[in-house]
Amino acid sequence: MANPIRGQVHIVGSGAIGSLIAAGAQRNQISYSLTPRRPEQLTQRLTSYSGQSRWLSGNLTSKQKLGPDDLLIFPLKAYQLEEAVKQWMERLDESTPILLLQNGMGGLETIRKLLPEHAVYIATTSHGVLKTQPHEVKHTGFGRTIFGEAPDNSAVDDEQLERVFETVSRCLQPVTWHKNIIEALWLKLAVNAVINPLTALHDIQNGGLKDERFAGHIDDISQEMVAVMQSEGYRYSVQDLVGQVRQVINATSQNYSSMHQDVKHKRPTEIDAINGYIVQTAQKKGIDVPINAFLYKKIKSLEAAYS
Ligand code: KPL
Repeated sequence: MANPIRGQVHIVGSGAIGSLIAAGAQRNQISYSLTPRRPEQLTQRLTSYSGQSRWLSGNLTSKQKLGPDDLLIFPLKAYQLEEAVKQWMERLDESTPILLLQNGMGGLETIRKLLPEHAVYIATTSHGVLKTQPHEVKHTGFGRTIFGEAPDNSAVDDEQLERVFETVSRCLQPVTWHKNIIEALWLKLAVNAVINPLTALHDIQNGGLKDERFAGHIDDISQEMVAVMQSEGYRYSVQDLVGQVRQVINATSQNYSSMHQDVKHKRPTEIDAINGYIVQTAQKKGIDVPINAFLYKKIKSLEAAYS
């Protein structure tokens, strides 16, 4: 069996997914730190999918430098990433690996602007996790995680890759390795482009999308996604994408999507990195995506009303 990283896992932000990773690290005796963006947001307790409560002991990291055996994880909202990378880059060794975990697209480009040479690994997860209180998180939907290497990593370090993969496998299981992680991100984008805006606009749990009245929307958004993905070289059928979306709806039916929660708590959403990214890519390719454009505008006007 492969070994995890030898050093410490540093998790930036203590949002829902970051807290789930911390609980996984703790369960597997992997040393970790969880650094909330604001100290009052530090997650202290996680209720697992099976209902067990776990107190998290890793906490605010000191300002020590990270080494090549550590792993820095950014499980952040797309719009928080740039500032976080700027804050942490001074503390990185040139061979400290980075793991990006994010909804939507554009995260790798953000990291590359600041850290062009670092080894970056990318994961995408469909676990449903909810911050129920400032210090409490609940694992509400058992999903899965897909992991891969950024396609533009300059040097291949097989031992590092194995250790990072093993670490993520223990913290965010079950994890599958994907040789083209960007393709996996596109598939996740198709899922988020449907579930996130619809659940936010209709104020429902993910499972609410099983209702017959949403079937047409799910098909139409998937149809637009197929056109955009084909223009990027990914061949999927509408049935493939609808199947993928429905599988996540079923697995996370009790969960409120992250965009639902953002709108409910009047926070900025990730719409730019999700439907906004689709609209932008479609525009560049001359593809019409009216439903995505509509959802994008709707969420933007909701955000404008409370910001
Ligand atoms: O990624 C998610 C999100 O809420 O952002 C899904 C998979 C839709 C789970 O809720």
